[in-house]
Amino acid sequence: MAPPRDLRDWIALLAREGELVRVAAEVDPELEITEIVDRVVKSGGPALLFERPKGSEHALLINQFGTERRMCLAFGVERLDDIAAKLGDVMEMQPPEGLREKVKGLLKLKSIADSRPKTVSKGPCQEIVLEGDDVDLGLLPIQRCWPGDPAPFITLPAVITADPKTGTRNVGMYRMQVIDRRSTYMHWQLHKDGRADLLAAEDGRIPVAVAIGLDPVTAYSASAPLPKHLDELMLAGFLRGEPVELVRCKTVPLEVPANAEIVLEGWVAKDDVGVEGPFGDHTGYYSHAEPFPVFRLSAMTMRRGAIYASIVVGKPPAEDAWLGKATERIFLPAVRMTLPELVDYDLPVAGAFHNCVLVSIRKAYPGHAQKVMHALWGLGMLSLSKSIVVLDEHVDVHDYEDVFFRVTANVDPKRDVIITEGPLDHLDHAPGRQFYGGKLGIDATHKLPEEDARPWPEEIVMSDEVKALVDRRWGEYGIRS
Ligand SMILES: [Mn+2]
Repeated sequence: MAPPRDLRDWIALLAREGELVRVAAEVDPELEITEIVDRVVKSGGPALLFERPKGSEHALLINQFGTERRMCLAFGVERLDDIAAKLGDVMEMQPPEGLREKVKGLLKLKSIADSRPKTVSKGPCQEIVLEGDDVDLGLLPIQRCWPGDPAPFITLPAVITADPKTGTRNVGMYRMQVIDRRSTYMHWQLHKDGRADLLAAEDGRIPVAVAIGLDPVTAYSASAPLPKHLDELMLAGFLRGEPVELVRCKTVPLEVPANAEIVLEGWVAKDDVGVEGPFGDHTGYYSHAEPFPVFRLSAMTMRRGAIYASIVVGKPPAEDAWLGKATERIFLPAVRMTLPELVDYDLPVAGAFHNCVLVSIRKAYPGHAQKVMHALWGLGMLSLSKSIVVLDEHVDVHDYEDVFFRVTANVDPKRDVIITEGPLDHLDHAPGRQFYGGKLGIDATHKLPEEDARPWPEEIVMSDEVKALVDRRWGEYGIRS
């Protein structure tokens, strides 16, 4: 099944699948929606379309990503690992040997080339164009999410910039605190690509376009931690199986997805900065107020009857859990490019993604677990991981009970725990200094003879014969369940 073409196609699919509730009652985007969504997310409930957000003519969609099933529906797959398989296929391309291999290789390359976004002359996102004094963020049902938030925040935007030197597009998901009708802050954290684009601007400012209300795969792609030189819209095109269509913006030299419900156009300048936050964030705490650049709008364009898309983050689990899980699954083949010995990994939702990585490896030599820890601490956004647990290949890293068993049973804290230092997530409130602090590595693998003097004991496992026997005879025992 092909992924949905735009937000409305997606809403129709959710409704057909029994995954959507339309809320007809008037509901306040100021805190009330958060409390409703928090309850629904934590009970695994449906996506919600608030048809009458208080103070706005626009409906608000939320919790579109809140379960594994909806995430799979969004991508048109049975399991999230199926997406990884598609990408892994491309990444593991070897130099072709025979003619048949060559043809297969060319087809794969073509599928990448065909994923590049394409420009079209007009799109629904510009059915309504507001410029100058007509621009008014107050038209949108933007949520104030938590009691300590100083203002409403746009939480599910695809923020589009271009590298001033190379022109390479970047799409990122950065929260945007509303300042007034025509400006917001732009929360470009230290390690983010959008910030790098601004810093590279010789004249001190860059154009910015923000797309809200996209098809779910393109919205997801904005959150994907791709290397700087890769265009997230190309990933979206590859995952959708058809290119993202773009239209030229009205007032800035950028392009935006034609199918967006709402587009904000404007500029960000290095010397135009204010104090943003605090904000109730995915860490479960309010991130401190800090200086961030201001985004000044030059235009706001919309589809007729535009639907505003939102998300609430907070103490995990929140709706972003499955955005993170999708990234974990989709990026597994990419991580394996650097670490072929990696069997699987898991970033527990309760670990807010950067706090903990569980990884299983095919251990082959003494110190292998430590090698893998250091490799992960040097790899893309995984470099910000605060703690890493390394397990043997037969351990299911998604079975936290079993992981806990290994960590307690196999670890000599004196021998198997590494404490080192490195860069930390911008939002991590625990270290004494922001951005930099301690890292914890735990080697929970079986130890090899070279790693310690005592022989490692054999693990208890029942023989396959006896298991098969008991399976066969189960009915005879008269044991219910
Ligand atoms: Mn990027």
